[in-house]
Amino acid sequence: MVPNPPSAPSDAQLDQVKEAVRALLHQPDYDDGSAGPILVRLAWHSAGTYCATTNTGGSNGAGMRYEQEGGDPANAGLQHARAFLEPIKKRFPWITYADLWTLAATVAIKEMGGPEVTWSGGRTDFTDESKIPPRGRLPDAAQGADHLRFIFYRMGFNDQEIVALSGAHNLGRCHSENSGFEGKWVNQPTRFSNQYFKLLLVNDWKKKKLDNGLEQFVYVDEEVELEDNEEPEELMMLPTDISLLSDPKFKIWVERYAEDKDLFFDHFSRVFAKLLELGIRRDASGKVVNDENTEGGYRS
Ligand code: DDH
Repeated sequence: MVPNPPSAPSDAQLDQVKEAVRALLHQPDYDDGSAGPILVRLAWHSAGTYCATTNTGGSNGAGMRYEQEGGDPANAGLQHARAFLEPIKKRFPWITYADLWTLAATVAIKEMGGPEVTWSGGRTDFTDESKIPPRGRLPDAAQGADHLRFIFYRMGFNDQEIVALSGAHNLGRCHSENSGFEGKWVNQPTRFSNQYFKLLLVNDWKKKKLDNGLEQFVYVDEEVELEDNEEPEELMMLPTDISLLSDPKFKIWVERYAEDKDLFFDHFSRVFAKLLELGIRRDASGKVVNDENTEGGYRS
């Protein structure tokens, strides 16, 4: 017999989960000292498989727990994010993975100095691989503006939203062992800001071929005074990031977000909330309409 689903968690229960996420963000031995950036990427990749035409993919299901999605080379490295959150799932078993992954990203964004992102719960977890979308739906960083439109229009985003979402590259870094690319976009990669857009515009980005054959763009600040033996700090941009400069419709938004941090925060918070809802069907009261082969979800 299928047990009745539990009733929706109270605000106090959700606050406990958020507090637990806050408590794990500080990770002195990991990357730049924070789990925040990779938690944001986990939520984005969980949702970014969405296809509006077929209404498949999206943030429901937490399909990355299965090899078919978790083992996709596009998701390399995200096992660290899932491992960071596993103790919280153990402590609060009533929350689904799909809800935990998306909620954790909103907590991380806020804690890193970013905007409040509206989040609603009720996602369910797949109980098998039948609903996992095909691989290849996430963006390829080696490509340009046409590819960005192809990928993000499929999810239902417009040009302004594509640029706002790309501002998440204020956070974190590339790791050669994950994507083949290397380095961070901004000097303070655990602080949410509009610095990514400013740097895109002001720096003279030079193409650099990596040993693995991939090309990225780099900038070295020659003005910075260095201690003896200190290497100059190189910042990077992916080819997809640079395409936001070369495409006039994207560039307008890069310029606006570079000069107006509040506007960027406002647009980012809306578009990230929209991203987290991709693939989620809710009834008029906001309750998720669940699919077969999933578990979790709440009684109204
Ligand atoms: Fe991204 N991203 N991303 N990204 N992303 C990488 C890292 C991070 C692309 C490629 C890469 C978004 C859009 C794009 C974050 C958030 C978001 C890496 C490096 C690559 C490559 C991974 C690694 O080596 O570990 C491309 C291409 C796009 C695009 O086409 C627009 C979006 C929309 C978001 C979002 O969150 C809204 C974050 C955060 C990271 C840093 C992760 C980390 O471990 O640090």
